[in-house]
Amino acid sequence: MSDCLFCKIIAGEIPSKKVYEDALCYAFYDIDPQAPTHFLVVPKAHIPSAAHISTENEAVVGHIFSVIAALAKELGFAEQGYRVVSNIGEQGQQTVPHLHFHVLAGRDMTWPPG
Ligand code: DGP
Repeated sequence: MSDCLFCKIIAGEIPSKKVYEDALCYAFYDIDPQAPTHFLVVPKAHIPSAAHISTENEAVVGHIFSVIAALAKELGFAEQGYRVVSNIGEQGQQTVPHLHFHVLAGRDMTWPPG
């Protein structure tokens, strides 16, 4: 989508600090980190949010979670644990309307989230 911030990041039109990339997804460090390690994993295809996952595009979500598990091992935080979050819509505090999974690690998380 030409107007989408994360589509522009995926296309390299806006710079980002890459964590990982393959044919289906792109991972990059969050500009406003909320934990010692905080990156986002996004599908390369434009999907507005997790509320727009259907039988037609659900495979990419499984792929992204498998990538996250592999990155957690590679980056050394799999053992301690971590959090994966996807905000949806206005009350969910989603600010960028392109599906993304926050991966947060390196500190004790709190519950419930704010
Ligand atoms: P959310 O609020 O769940 O929609 O998360 C959007 C995240 O995207 C937020 O944590 C900040 C991050 N973000 C916004 N703009 C940019 C950007 O230009 N570059 C990077 N790396 N992250 C961004």
